[in-house]
Amino acid sequence: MKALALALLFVFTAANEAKIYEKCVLASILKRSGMDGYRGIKLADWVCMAYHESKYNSQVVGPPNTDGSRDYGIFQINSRYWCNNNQGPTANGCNKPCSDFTNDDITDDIECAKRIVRDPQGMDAWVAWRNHCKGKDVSSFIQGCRL
Ligand SMILES: [Ca+2]
Repeated sequence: MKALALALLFVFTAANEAKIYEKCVLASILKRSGMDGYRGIKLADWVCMAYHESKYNSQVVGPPNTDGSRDYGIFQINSRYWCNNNQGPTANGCNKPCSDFTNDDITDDIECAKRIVRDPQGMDAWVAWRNHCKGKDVSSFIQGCRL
């Protein structure tokens, strides 16, 4: 009984461990998903955005924004506009519960990010991208990656 409890505890702990994507692994997944050049956005800009939004952590939930919304996952997708966290008004543009953006499968996060940049503001939707990546040399974010 005790062993079972310990085993369950271990499984529970392991399942909750943050998944931090390695730079080149993320770059490779993004490239395979057609993100390189999507809407004219370079692969390195996507990776730079993910770094500055989440430090490549697919499970991170940001602190509340001034409007009470929160940001979810590797791309810090916002609950006011893009997903539903059942904690206030949402346009739910990606038609997903926000919890879908805090697991280790980032396929749906990528689909939602594509939806986000189809809006007129494009990558400017991400404040961290605007502040840290926009107009800068971001080549280091895919440097050394075999893509
Ligand atoms: Ca996901």
